[in-house]
Amino acid sequence: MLSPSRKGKEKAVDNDVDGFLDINPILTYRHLHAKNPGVRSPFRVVALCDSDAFYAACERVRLKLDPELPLVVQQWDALIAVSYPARKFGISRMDKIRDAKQKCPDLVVVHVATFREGDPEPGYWPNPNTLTHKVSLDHYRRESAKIIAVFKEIIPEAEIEKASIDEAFVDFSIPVRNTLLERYPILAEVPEDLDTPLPPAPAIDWGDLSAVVPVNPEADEAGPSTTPEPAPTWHDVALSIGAELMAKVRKEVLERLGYTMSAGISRNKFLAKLSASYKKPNSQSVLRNAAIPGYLRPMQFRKIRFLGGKLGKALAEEYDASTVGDLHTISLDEMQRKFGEESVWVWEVLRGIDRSEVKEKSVLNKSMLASKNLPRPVTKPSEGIHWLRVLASELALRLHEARETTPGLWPKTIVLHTRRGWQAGRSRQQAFPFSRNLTADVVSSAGEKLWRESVGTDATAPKDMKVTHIMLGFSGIAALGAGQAGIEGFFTNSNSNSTNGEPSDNQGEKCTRCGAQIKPLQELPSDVDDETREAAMVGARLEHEDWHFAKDLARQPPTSSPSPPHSSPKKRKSSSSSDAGNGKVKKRKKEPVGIAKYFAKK
Ligand code: DCP
Ligand code: MG
Repeated sequence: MLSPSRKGKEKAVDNDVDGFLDINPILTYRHLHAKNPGVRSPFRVVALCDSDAFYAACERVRLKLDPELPLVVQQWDALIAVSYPARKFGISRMDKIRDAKQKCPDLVVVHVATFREGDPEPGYWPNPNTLTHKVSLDHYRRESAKIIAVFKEIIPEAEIEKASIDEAFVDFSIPVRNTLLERYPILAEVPEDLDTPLPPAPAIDWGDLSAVVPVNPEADEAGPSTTPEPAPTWHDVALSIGAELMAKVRKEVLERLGYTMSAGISRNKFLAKLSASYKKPNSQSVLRNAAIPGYLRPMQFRKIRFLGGKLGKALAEEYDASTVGDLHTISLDEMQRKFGEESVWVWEVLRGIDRSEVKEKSVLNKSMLASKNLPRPVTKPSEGIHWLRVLASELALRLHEARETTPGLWPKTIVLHTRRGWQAGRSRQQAFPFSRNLTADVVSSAGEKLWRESVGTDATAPKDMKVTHIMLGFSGIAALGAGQAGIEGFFTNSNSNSTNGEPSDNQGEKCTRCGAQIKPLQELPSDVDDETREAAMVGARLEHEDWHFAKDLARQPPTSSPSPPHSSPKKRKSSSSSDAGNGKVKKRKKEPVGIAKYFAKK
């Protein structure tokens, strides 16, 4: 979503105190006919579509159950998804299974599928045990992929960004523009002066397709609306076309796959996401520009992503504020004086401004990770082999499945990551040996080699060893296509173990959380390709993430720590300044300044 890393020097749209002046721009032919309607186009139409009670819906469809049955999905003792009929009984994810059954004796409870050691596929067992089984989310991943495939088929011209297992952002700007020009030929007659304002927009019949957020929701709650509706703008017309397309996609997904979804449609990702929960389930909501101030003002700003943690607390204390509206009285200058230049992103987000792109993630450089938190820590290396086999089966299965759609996929690197209690984790990685048949055994034996290198053997490992988390993963997954210089060529550059080698300066990436430079675990040649670089970064990111993890645990309860800024709603992005493969935490040299200190752990 919003990226706080936006340059501090960048000027906000307007320095007026309330600052909502950009919500009613004069729309011209130039705006409409711009070759690439970019993130600053006033004609942008962005949606966020989120499946309703997703895992519960997947199980309902798999078991061919009546959609009205109350159903929950269980993972060990916890509820991870609650169908809307079950929510009517007051059941939420916070409930224990026993309490949920008390609230609704006819509740259908499905335990998520799990892997057992030795089985090639996950299954639904009567009594899965966290001490021996591992959760598998593959079924949900597959269903999620089917939904995205329908999106791509129905709206091929839209940009689609999968944001989590059950959410996708859609940028409708191009198909909407095409429809506008077709439906309103007057807009296609471009005058000599491109900066000529467009003629007045026609009235819009929203029908019952979408819930349209009112301009003054607080006043409307008190009684029948007394707020006069503003004249429609061409952007509103654009939103209504976006809403038609969204409704069409949702209908197709429901008819073909059986899933209902809820969507928010607005001018950017931040507002699309916020408005998606306006009305659920099986609904879509439109947030027009004119309704943005009224929608944002009463909102508790600490519920906004990135404002939930330290920064939100500091803002609340500094300005004795709790709602977004309270903070509208703070000028940009004042905020920047107190919180640094980069706080322009806070000032903007409070006014519904977000210029982050909707962008499909590349299918290349993919990694595939399988991990297990160990309720009973592994205290002897030999005890870990069981988990390596379970994780290897999962990876082998997932790679096989991925090869059904993209034949020839093969990972460049296999990575093992272990976490030991509160200590920083360790990563080892190596080139993944090519073999004709990809079996769980092949994956497992590569994983076991890394395991021996990382934790040792029963004879050599320290007696107080306590591994609490194991992750086995593939990185740099790519198709071994025609034109590839043979298998040998494919693997050059990636054939290195985790080392303490000093990488050259132009390598690595910045941690969005603390600003530290994350460097690959091994030195890379200067002409290295993107896939190899990505493969080398995976372990480094995981290590740095673990460094934050350990710090978080040591310094404060994790619940109160701020979310690091990142670009998609649910995904936890790994980030890192490598402790260079030796498992030791390095001291950072520099204290963060300005807004960064609210995202860093001291
Ligand atoms: N999920 C999970 N643990 C969580 C949150 C979610 O395992 N703490 C899983 C189960 C959900 C799925 O992710 O079904 C999607 O998450 P959502 O937050 O979108 O929740 P739902 O889709 O279940 O409900 P909603 O209709 O509110 O979107
Ligand atoms: Mg959902």
